[in-house]
Amino acid sequence: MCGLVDEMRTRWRERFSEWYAEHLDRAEILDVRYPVKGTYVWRPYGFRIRARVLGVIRRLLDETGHEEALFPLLIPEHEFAKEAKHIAGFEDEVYWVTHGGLTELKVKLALRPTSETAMYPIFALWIRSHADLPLRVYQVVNTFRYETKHTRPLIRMREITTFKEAHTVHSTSQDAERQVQVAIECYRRFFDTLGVPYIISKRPEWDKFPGAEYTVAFDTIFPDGRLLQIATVHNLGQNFSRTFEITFENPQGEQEYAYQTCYGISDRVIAALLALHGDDAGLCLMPEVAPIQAVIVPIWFKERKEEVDREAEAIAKELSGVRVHIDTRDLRPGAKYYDWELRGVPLRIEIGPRDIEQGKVTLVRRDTGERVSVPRSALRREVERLLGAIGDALRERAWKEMRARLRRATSADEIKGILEERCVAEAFWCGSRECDDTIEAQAGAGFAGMIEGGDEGRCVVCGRGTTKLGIVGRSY
Ligand code: A5A
Ligand code: ZN
Repeated sequence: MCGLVDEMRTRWRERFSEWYAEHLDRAEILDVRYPVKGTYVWRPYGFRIRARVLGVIRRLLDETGHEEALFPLLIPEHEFAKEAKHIAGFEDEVYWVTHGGLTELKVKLALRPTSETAMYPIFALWIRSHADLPLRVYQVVNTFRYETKHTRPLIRMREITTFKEAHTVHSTSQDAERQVQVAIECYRRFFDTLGVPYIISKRPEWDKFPGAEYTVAFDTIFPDGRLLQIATVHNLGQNFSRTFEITFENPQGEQEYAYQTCYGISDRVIAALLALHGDDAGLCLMPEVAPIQAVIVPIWFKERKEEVDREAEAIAKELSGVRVHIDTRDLRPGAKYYDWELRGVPLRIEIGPRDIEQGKVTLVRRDTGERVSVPRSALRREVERLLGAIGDALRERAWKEMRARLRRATSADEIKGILEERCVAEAFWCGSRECDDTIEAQAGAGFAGMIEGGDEGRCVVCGRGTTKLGIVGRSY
């Protein structure tokens, strides 16, 4: 297969949680010492990765008719509390601003945990007729959720710093339904670009987004066998439009309530990007989002330093369009290699006097450690080819591993066994709450989602015929 060195991933696989915490720090992604629980500092290198990831999703959304906007952080209590199910789902998690200076506010203000109730009163003002529809906007903001489960950097944050939420409004339910498919396709392409494998499933009724008709989720599986929800797409039907009076005049001249969808991702996609492509030596960044795609390390010999430096500059110039960095720090080459491996730079270019004499350059892949010596004349072509190959290999490896962690079960006992082996189970499920409760009691985790329309089988609990496959895993 792709020839990736699996022995290099023992610690990554077996002590993943430790690996993760350690590498966010050592690769200078986040500083976790900020003195408010569940909030973290983005360090410059991490921030550059984040900006690249956002570049990918912005491009995909802009290409599919979305427009970026920005709504306020503060939401007045009366708007926030309007939609009964929505508030019921979020009230335990809301931070409230109650004072302005020493004065108690007449109207409490919520720090948005998500922005439906900030946006929709304004949508009601914007939308008059069917000609104003569809409306598709998104924003990238920080949101606040008072999470009570164990907080974890980029995975469960109290201040989510990279919340990309899209909100759409349509004149027919079919159009909203189509938008759900567009959103799913957008996210597929997004995760394919990041090389993050996913399982798409429908959330059970009791686990859908508060106020939604239904929720479709993307999950990935971490090296420790845990599920992580990395994106959700919600069909909101007319629930919010009725509450917020989002109406339009249809072609027949009648007022109708609009149909809505919303979908979102967060810092979790960056967590997945970093977590899934690492090894014992550090991160392995997908070339597409790596702030530095190739690092040039000059190998100096006393009297020929200047010559080597000149050559390094020439190489950097020749590679215009590739994100390169020349490491001129006064350190031994080995120390530099170690640093850039930790930070996940996909390709290393070594250039020394011997390479210059032979008209060659040495290239080293971060993912496999493979080194090749290529003629100077083929440099650009080889660098581009290798960056492509690294992206493909990382994506393929991640998919292969996720598939290996997703295992079919035919009984509750088997599900339990699969979870104990740090994997995720899939099993036929009728979709009922009772059968979910049984699995939860016997295996320690319930069904996270269901995949519809597969082969015919029998529910793993009650034996009823079904075409739904449920997925069961411990989750973050
Ligand atoms: N308005 C819709 C889009 C919404 O809020 N959906 S959501 O509640 O499901 O959140 C969107 C995504 O944010 C989730 O799928 C999950 O990937 C991520 N998310 C939720 N809570 C989070 C938290 N505390 N920390 C990091 N990411 C979180
Ligand atoms: Zn059943």
